[in-house]
Amino acid sequence: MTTDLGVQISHSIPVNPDGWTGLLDLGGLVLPLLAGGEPRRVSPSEVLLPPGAVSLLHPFGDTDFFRHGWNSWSPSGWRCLSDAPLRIYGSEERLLTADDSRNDTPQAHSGSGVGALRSSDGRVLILGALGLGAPRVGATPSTLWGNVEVKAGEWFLGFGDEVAVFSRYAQLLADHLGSRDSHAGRVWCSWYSYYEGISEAIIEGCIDDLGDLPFDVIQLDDGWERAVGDWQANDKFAAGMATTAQRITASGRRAGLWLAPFIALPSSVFACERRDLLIHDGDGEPMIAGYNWGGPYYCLDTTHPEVQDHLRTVFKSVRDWGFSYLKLDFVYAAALEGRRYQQVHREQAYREAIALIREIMGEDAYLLGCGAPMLPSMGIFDGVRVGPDVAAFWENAERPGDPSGIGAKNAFEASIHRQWLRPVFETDPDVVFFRRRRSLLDDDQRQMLQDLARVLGFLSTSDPMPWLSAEERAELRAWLLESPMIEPLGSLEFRIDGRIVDFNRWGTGYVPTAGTVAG
Ligand code: 9PG
Repeated sequence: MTTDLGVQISHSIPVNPDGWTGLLDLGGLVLPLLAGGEPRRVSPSEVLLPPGAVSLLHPFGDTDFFRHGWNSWSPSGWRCLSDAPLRIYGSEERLLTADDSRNDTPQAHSGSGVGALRSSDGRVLILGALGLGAPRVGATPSTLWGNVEVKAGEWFLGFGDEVAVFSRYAQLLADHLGSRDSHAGRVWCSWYSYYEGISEAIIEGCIDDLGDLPFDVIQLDDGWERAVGDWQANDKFAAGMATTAQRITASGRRAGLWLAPFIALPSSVFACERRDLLIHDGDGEPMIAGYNWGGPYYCLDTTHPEVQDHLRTVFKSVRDWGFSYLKLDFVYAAALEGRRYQQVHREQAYREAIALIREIMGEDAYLLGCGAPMLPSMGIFDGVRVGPDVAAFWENAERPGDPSGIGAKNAFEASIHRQWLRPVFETDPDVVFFRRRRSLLDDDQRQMLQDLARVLGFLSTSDPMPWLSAEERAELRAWLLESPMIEPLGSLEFRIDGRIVDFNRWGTGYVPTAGTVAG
């Protein structure tokens, strides 16, 4: 179409013909804009736009676009518009599990919730949603657009210094969707050493081996439950989960537990006996909500009163066992599109489901979301994992098209590009390794992960003490005890206790284009 400003807009841009069209001045940057109504000025370089579709023309041409992923594991970072979009390639299964597959744009640069463009002088134009409804932001060399599945909240549009505009957006998100300020403290998590191989005896050994190391939480990960979907202790925890929780508590720490409360494997008792309580697809079959553990899994219909009763039973047990730190995983599944008992937008259904868990567990419980959609989690989760799984290796070279694949490189790139979310909830970049044994990471990479955790403000490791040398154990102790002074020098550059840490050197996939100023 051609606007009354005489500018050609590509047909791929959502346009609201009943809305407001005009020229908007953002700190001297004049932008032709189409929006659902008149912009509301917040400052000379910031406006709020009404809910619904938004599009504007920008003068930056082929520049860098900030792409933000939907859930914890989704790719986030900067990519040049003339490069291939940052997304998951080559696997529908991975896309369904680790991003908002419904709104994926294989040929175009787009992301969830927020997007941004870099101008030739290094300043950044940001468009970010302040509500749910699965907001999407995308760009071409001449346009920046925002769209939603249902109108739910305003948009923030701002232009300025990169760190300042993201920080302003985070502040507005906290104002609109809520924020929490609980601290997880220092966490030991069983996943990145024992994986599903945990048992009562192994955890007991770990507690003993941790000795007086200053951990605040010992968190059991996947491997304790009868099945994904059946949240009772399996035979490896024959004395029951309360026994392990008491052992952790007796060591002076908070007991933490992993659950994936909204999903169920097809072989679980829950899925077999209560198919009627699962989200269904258009054919009336249980909807496949993702793939892991060697196959597909389903999702509980959290809008169904009987599922809500089931969640009350599960979480009341968990609380009674003595766990008050929960890593709630694969939770995005409750925010997928499907047939539910109640007609409510998928992100709203998700938000109500996690709000129910918060209500059952109480305000004092620490709730860490994993595989969690970012915006719908705000104000309810205390912490959220902000990248894909780390691993004791840098990169899985067999899956080059999958930036959500496990490995330190992908975990780093996504997490560092979500550091700006810290005012909303604690940002968990996943565990850090101190061990050299059973690891392919070199010392530089280990140190980078340790710095990443410092900068994101969330400290966790899975290293069992017997796997560490005396020197590594001393490093771990020092890292747990310090409270470093961290000064941001740029979006990817920090001064940590006087030491300059420049994450740009880790090849984040972001290559500054000619004329841009880094830092
Ligand atoms: C336990 C693990 C650990 C881990 C979680 C999560 O995209 N995926 O297919 C995908 C699968 C598994 C996964 C993450 C992503 O791991 O992140 O910390 O708790 O579950 O099973």
